[in-house]
Amino acid sequence: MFKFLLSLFLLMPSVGLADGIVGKPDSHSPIGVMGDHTHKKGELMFSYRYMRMEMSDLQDASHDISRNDAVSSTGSYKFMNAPIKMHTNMHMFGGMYGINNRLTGMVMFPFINKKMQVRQRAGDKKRFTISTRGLGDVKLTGLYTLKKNINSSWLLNFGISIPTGETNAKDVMVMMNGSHTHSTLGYGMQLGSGTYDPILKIGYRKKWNKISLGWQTSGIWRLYQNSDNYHIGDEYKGTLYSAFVLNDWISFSGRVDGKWVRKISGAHAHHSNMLMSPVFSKDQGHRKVNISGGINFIIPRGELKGQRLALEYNNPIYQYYDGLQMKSDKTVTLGWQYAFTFKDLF
Ligand SMILES: [Cu+2]
Repeated sequence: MFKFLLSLFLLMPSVGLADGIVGKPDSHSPIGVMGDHTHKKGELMFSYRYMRMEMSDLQDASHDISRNDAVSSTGSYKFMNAPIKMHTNMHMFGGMYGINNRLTGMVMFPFINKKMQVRQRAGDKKRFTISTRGLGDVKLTGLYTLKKNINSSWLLNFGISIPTGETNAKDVMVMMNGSHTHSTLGYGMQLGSGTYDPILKIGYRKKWNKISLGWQTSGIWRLYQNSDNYHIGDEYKGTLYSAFVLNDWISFSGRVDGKWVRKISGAHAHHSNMLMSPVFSKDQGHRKVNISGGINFIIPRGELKGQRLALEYNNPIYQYYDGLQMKSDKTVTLGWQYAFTFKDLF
């Protein structure tokens, strides 16, 4: 996939371009990047992103671990069950509003659906599926232009993650003896952090005629324990991306991103000792590096002028886990964005 995109980057002929009022296709970052731009005073933007993240198999530190090793009663883990695969579907609705020419307000509502398939150690190694769905943590942030030139900008994104996501989501678990109990799911299946978490991000973008370049560094801090007696790890992220404009409606992008998530402290008040599984372990810290390829479209004219559609495909190239965890596979992000002013509507 990446090779394919790279060859597109290199082989596509260049086409002349005029920067119209709707902007260039690359004037928004790859769709997997958020909080990369501001709006003019009075300008509104709505966005929708569909993200699908897939995980499968197990890893500890940098070693692959088989499910048999994870559940073996003579092995070093001795878990009662082990996850086979998991996926998260997220529908993210976003709104932006230009408060003035330097400050834009932004809100994000994630609707999350997680599904995990688990295999038991005992008996006939039965499989069962657990799932959660609901609103995740709503993020309320401001984007402030620190410095802006004709072709470059420095942006500060600051705000808070509001604990609207469930931290005590439950589903039916199959126990060692085959009985079914409705119990609190593992940390990775919960929908929120349970705490008000400050967010800080700094970003820089530079544009030339056909090429743009940007980076972002961000952190989200979990400062205290939630009402379920645990405290999920702080997260630090960085990303570097570049986009190439093909014509007035298409651009291609390439991106590298890294993420460091720290371990969980405390312990979930509703986890019982019966649920010995990697997903109940507090060792949920990890470090990952991914590469992505993407394509952004903007409709340059006509009735749908200014509507944006974008796709990004993200694949891990490095993963390190603090303890036994499920590995990340691909992530696909599909998005729609539309900016307008009230005057445009009436
Ligand atoms: Cu926007």
